[in-house]
Parts: sequence; C-alpha cells; structure tokens
Amino acid sequence: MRKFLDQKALHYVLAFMLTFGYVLSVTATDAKNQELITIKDAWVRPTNPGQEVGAAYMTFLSTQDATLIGVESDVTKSVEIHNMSMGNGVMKMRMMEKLPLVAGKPYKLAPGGFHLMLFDLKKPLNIGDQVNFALTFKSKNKHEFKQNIKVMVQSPAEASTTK
Ligand SMILES: [Cu+2]
Repeated sequence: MRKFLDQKALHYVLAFMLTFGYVLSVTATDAKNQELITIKDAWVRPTNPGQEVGAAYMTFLSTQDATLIGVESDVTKSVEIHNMSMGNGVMKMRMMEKLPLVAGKPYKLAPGGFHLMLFDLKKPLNIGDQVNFALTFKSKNKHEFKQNIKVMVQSPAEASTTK
C-alpha cells in the first residue's frame, strides 16, 4: 500500500511537470502532497520604471479542501494575498491571511480580483524574467506542505492570449 501511494504520487508529479513545464523541487516529505494542488496559467505583471510593487496571477486546482497560508518569492520578502473589489464606485484592495481552496473547484487569481501582491521589489520585473515562488498550503488534516513554481513575467496582453 505504502509503495503504491508513493508511485502514484510520483506519477502525478511527472505528469504535472510534463504538462505545464514547471520545475518542481520536491523533497521526500512533500512528495505525497504534490498531487493535491495543480497550479497553472501563472504569470507575473511587468513593472514600470520606479515601481516597487508588483502582482502575480495563477489558477489553483486542488483535489481536496486545502488552504493557501503563505507565499514566498525570490524578488521580495513581502508577498500578500489580496482581493480587489468595487465598493461605492472605488476599487479596494483587501489583504487576506489565507485563501481557502475547495476540492475540485478552480480558483483563479486574475487582474481585477484575487492576486499575489509583491511589495518592496528588489529589482524591476521585466518581460521574460523568471520569478520563483514557494507556496505554503495546509491540507484538510492540518498537514503543511510547500509547492515551488517558476513563473514568467509576461505582458497582460500576452498572458490573456495564452491563458
Ligand atoms: Cu494588491
């Protein structure tokens, strides 16, 4: 049984890498959780000169109820989960401590809604750059695990045609 589960997990990780071309760094303890969350359509918005705040977008699909509880990146020490919404005709951004994912329901982070906000950028984000993210999730049984993804900086127009 143990062996079967490990092989199944490995199969999912390989299928995921082949399908999306992401490079995952998988540790032994994380391997059995990698199949839980699929991350796709990820892109980072390029910054304008002098702009120290950026945004990243992606779609999560989890095979079971899970929660995104933290995000780290190599371009900043400060990443927040934000939601943007209209209130009294004004766009408002709200910081969220966590993002609950319901099993089987795609959760799309996109311009005008949910996004990952990158503060105090260490460098400008130019089209074609690669940004590394480490996402920390908590599973239904309270087990925490990390998933690493590499995301390209793309123009919004390019991102919308390929996503
Ligand atoms: Cu924001």
